[in-house]
Amino acid sequence: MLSRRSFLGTATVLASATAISGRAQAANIPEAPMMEKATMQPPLRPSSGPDYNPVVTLNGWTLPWRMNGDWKEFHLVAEPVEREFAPGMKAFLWGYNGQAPGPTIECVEGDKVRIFVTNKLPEYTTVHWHGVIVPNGMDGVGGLNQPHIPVGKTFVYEFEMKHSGTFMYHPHSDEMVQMAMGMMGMIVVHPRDPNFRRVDRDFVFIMSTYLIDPGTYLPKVTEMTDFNMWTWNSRVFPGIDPLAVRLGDRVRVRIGNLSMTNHPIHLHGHKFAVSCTDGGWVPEGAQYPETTTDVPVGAVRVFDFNADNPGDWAFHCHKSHHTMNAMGHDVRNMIGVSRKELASAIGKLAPDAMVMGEAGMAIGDMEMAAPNNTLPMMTGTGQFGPIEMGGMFTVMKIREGLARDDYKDPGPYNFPKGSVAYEIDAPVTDAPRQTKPMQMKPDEMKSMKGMKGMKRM
Ligand SMILES: [Cu+2]
Repeated sequence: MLSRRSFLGTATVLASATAISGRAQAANIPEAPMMEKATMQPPLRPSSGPDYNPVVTLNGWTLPWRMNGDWKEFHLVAEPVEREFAPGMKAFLWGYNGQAPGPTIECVEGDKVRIFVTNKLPEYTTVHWHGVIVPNGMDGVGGLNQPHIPVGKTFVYEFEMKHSGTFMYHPHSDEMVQMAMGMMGMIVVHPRDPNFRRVDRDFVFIMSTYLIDPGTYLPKVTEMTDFNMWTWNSRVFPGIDPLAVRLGDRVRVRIGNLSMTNHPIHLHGHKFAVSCTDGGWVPEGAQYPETTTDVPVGAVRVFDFNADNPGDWAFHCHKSHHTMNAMGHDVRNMIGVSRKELASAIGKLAPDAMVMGEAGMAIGDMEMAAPNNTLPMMTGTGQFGPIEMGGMFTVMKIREGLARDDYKDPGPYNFPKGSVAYEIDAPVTDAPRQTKPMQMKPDEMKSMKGMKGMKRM
């Protein structure tokens, strides 16, 4: 739900030192829409200007704007927020307009945009428009391109969106802390030609990572590599929205990465091609088919494909530790090790103790004791049983006949009869094996070409 928090008459304005024209006055600051929900909001269709097919943001929303003359005006408020990662876990983050990540900023190639940024953080900040080609004084690097935005102040960024494409925004001010606290968002600039590579469904999300100790709420901002929350739009499975797609749709997925490592993103059941990066559109002749695309740190990858295969298709990061929630890393590999004696010895001392891991770590429906505000390491249930995933995992649900703006979860896939892998009632038998070492006579060695002379001895 949108709620509106008006800053009229209350905010003090400092126009950017490099504002190019039409400096904004305090009375002219647009309202800053706020978001209370962490669920996907419907696409924001343009009511004026060029036509385009708007994006939907996984577990997010698009920032409403207002027109002021020929300027499109947005208002971002940098502030502390509470973000639910999945039911059962919340984090205290920093973000924009009530959520982290911030809302998606959507506009059209050639738009003149004026973006007000109000700082309600306890320290200064800036906003950098990653990938957008802007005049130097609008680039948002604190100290280099502008003074940092002091606590309680509002700065204005004004520039033209010269190129269509997919970009990001994030602070360039105490960057390590502010990005580790979740401050980031996506920018989508639609082509002015509404038919340029038009798609029917257009999804967008940004990847970030956190280290939040079980039972606590605050990310450890000095962590460099060993994160335990691998998120899409600061959500983890099973809290990430499914991607509802109509069978036959042309689909685009736009992915930004402001985490500290790369993520190979994999879609089942289809092939796709990367059509756009944060540097612009990839020419069609340079595209090639893939099922996984690696999204480097500080980069955007966008892929397009035809949704021609109905079903519930897994869509996830292919680093298996990134489809897990919080877990200990000091677990020894005990596969194949019998610990029966150890178990009975421990059982005498601690009757509740459980020895596990001899056959793997599948835990199915098993409930393990955990502190409050902690998610299970592997979780989620499908129509056939436990899914045992977490982190960067969700499901693309391709169904016949969905309405244009219908993005709600269509429920589990109704498999056609006889189309699911099945068990047969048969005894396990040994496959025939070669029992003697293979021997060859010299004349057989000669005829090895083409393997014709090989005989089992
Ligand atoms: Cu990953």
